[in-house]
Amino acid sequence: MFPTDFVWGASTAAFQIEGATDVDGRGRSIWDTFCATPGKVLGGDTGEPAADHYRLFREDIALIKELGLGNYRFSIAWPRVQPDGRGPVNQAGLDFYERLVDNLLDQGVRPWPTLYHWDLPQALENAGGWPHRDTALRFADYAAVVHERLGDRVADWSTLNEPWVVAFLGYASGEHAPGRTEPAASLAAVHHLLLGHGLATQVIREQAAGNDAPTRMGIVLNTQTVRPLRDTVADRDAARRIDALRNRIFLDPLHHGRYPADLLRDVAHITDFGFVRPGDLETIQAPLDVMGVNFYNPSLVAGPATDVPRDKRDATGGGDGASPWPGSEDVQFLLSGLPRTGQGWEVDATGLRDLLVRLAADYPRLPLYVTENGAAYEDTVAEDGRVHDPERRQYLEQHIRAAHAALEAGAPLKGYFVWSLLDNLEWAFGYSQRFGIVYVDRATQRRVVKDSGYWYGGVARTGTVG
Ligand code: IFM
Repeated sequence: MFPTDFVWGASTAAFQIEGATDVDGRGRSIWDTFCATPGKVLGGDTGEPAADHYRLFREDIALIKELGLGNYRFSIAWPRVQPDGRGPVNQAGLDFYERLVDNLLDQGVRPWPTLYHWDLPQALENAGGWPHRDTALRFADYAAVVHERLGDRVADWSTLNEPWVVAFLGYASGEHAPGRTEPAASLAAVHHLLLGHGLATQVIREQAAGNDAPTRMGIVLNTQTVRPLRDTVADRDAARRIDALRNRIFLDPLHHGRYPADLLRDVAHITDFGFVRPGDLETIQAPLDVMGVNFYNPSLVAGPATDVPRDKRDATGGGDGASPWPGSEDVQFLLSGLPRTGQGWEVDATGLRDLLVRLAADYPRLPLYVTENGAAYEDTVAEDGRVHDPERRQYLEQHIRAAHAALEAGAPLKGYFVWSLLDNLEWAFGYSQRFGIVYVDRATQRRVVKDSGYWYGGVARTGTVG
């Protein structure tokens, strides 16, 4: 049984569900450009029509309510609010999010907006993107604009979603927009994302102090449980490197105001971190009220391994099993032989329990929320008109039980959000992956609650995994 005040919700992100990329003055984002570049996104899929949520949001909120979920995590599209990422505010874009928030509140659903879930205005990328310091300052301006409009009604703010993905898949491996493969730039991006987070947190807190509204600030990280294959020096060192690059590169500046010394050594041949200016780390260390944790699967790694067979290498974790991240070039990502989701990700809920317990131990007292967790499988509407998805239900059940185990072990876990409310655009995988607890018919936009959605609604209503 979960505590009665445990938060249950569902998550989405603007570019993945909204569609309407060309209406009401929205500017172009790096994902519009990336989708339009041949070969970047599977099937040539684009942000149109996605789940047409811009038009159907009321219907979607009604579904959230019907399922008994009291919380909805969504993201705000920067290019709707500031089409060029700076300067004039597009009121029509802000109006949309105001309608969304008001409708959520009318239905008794608490809004949890994220200010940045990867859709950087293209104009800012043209000026250098996240590796360029000015982007952090522009992000804080944008955060101030959004908070000014919605701060009287929204208490729970996240600045960034998964800055690891933004920096390393966007600027190092190039699998994500803007598709750059510049290792040094990816590390500068990490710092400017964190700086943007700190500046946005500061400005929102200042504004909130003026209007007396309750405000809780957080950031969402896709922190990872990283396990070495064997208890050898090489494999333990591989795990240490990936832990530094995946977890501590964000957690240490946020919590301790410094980058990890071992990370700085690992990437010294790429950059000297000269982009860190006096005062930056104090800004980044601005106190957090909550931390969001997105978890899908743990990583199993080994050192430079001539003796790891090719079929044990995890092609979903980094190309041919080799890491694409700067400073970990020799690390091998491996498969442990567990069942996999439709997308090929291994299912191992013990990774979630271990992660939450570790975060609670290393960064104590900070309330934790699982802000994303879920799985993609090939869903179809059956003859009875329903979507039977026993594997997703099982995945969710195992992970919710693991979250409960972490809670019992003392982790200050306060809530769980499933990824995702709706089937949506899974970035470079296009529409090929269905993560929703609600099926979306791409041709008609009809929504069908999947069996896992009804099951999850029962968990949310009772606080018990039945
Ligand atoms: O779809 C993404 C989401 O945008 C960020 N976290 C991981 C999800 C599944 O890949």
